[in-house]
Amino acid sequence: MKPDRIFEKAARSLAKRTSRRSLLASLGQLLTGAALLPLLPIDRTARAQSPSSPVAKPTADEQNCEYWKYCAIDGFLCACCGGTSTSCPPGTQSSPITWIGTCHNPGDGRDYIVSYNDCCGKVSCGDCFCDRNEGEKPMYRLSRNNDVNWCMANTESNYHCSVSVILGVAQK
Ligand code: ABN
Repeated sequence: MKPDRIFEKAARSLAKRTSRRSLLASLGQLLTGAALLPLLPIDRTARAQSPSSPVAKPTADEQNCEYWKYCAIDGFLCACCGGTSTSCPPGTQSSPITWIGTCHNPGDGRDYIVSYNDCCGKVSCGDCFCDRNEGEKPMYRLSRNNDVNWCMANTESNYHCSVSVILGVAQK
């Protein structure tokens, strides 16, 4: 049988089995599903993973609280605690839930979305405390306040330090 004929037969059989209304309903469901996909919570822990290999040496910038990407951080800089600005120190685990900020990079003039994951499983690091919290709201607006131990969902909920991971360029 020719491909045209096969396609025609399949289309006719489908038309017999489905009404226009059910076809429109399925199409609507498909489009709604596709539109909601970007809103689903996504586990971004992979970007702030605990190191499997030796941690790279942190740069001076990464150990400086004024570094642009720390604009909304609240915690000890992991770059001063045996990790870097993006990787947790050995023996700690990154928190799957995080505080998200938007920071301006004066180097390229762009705004970036930054995730501040806490590294968990050891007592507080105690070095390079950095409390910038740009965009934070007072404690009475809990969902807008960064004074939170994001290790709360980890098996080991001790807070050690915080990393800052760039997730992407902020859209204007
Ligand atoms: N997100 C850092 C942190 C940890 C414990 C308590 C307050 C803030």
